[in-house]
Amino acid sequence: MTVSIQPCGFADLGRCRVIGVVNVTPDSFSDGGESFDVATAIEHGLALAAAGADLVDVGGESTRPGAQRVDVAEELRRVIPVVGPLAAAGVAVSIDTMHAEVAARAVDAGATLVNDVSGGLADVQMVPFIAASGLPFVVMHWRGHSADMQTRAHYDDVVNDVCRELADRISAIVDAGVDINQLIVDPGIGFAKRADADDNWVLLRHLDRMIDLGRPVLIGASRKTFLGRLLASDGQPRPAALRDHASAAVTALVAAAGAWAVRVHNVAANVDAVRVAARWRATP
Ligand code: PMM
Repeated sequence: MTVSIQPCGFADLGRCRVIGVVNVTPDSFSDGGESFDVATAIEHGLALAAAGADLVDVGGESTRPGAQRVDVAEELRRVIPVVGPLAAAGVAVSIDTMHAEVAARAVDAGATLVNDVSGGLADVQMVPFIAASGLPFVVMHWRGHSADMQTRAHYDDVVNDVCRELADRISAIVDAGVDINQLIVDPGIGFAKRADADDNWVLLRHLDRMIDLGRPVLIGASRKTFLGRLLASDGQPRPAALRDHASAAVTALVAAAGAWAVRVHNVAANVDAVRVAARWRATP
């Protein structure tokens, strides 16, 4: 078995972890509206856990390109009634938020990992909260809010630039008092990345460079637009709900390359993909 670096609190399972997505939003690109009411969202989270998700990531703010911000009160109203019952049912819950107050309330309700697509940049209270809580924290590569992030998608060399910016974030967060063992990094597939330069593909293909940062790597490629574009027919992108086979193929490749976790919509397909990858990695 290949021994890999784990964030604090996580055992080495000898395979990539699968994180199931529960978006409690009316407008996420891939499943917006599907889990918008509390009962449906809880049921969906339980189903993802039963299908083999190692963690269930609950989010109340869509981050698709062009999305508008959600205020703290509305985000709390969406996510807290979902996090509590899932955690009480024994599901390992992560909270997908850029708001420190939402993270703190979700942790009180039982969440055990904080996933911040802004890597602590959107809310100055986030990093101090993470330092005080001691919890694992996902630092995603981020160049600004979804409303206009695509205007910031300029790179000299996307792999160098993303790795350097993530390394800078790790340093800044550690300088602010967070233990480095709390940190997980994520290249932010689809976030301020250029379609015409194949940035998402280039980052995935060079995952080894991200792994060289020395922290566990999380990949969120599931159902994203670059896959819809790859699978297009007659010039029309494949709809999000029909991108699961391709998503599982990406999972197998990144898990074989050493990703720590994948954040996905179709848990069952991706659990099989990580099992294939684990067997692949374990074979001399
Ligand atoms: N992508 C989305 C939301 N949260 N979190 C991390 N760490 N990485 C991602 O790539 C990521 C994320 C957007 O996808 P969704 O609308 O399907 O949730």
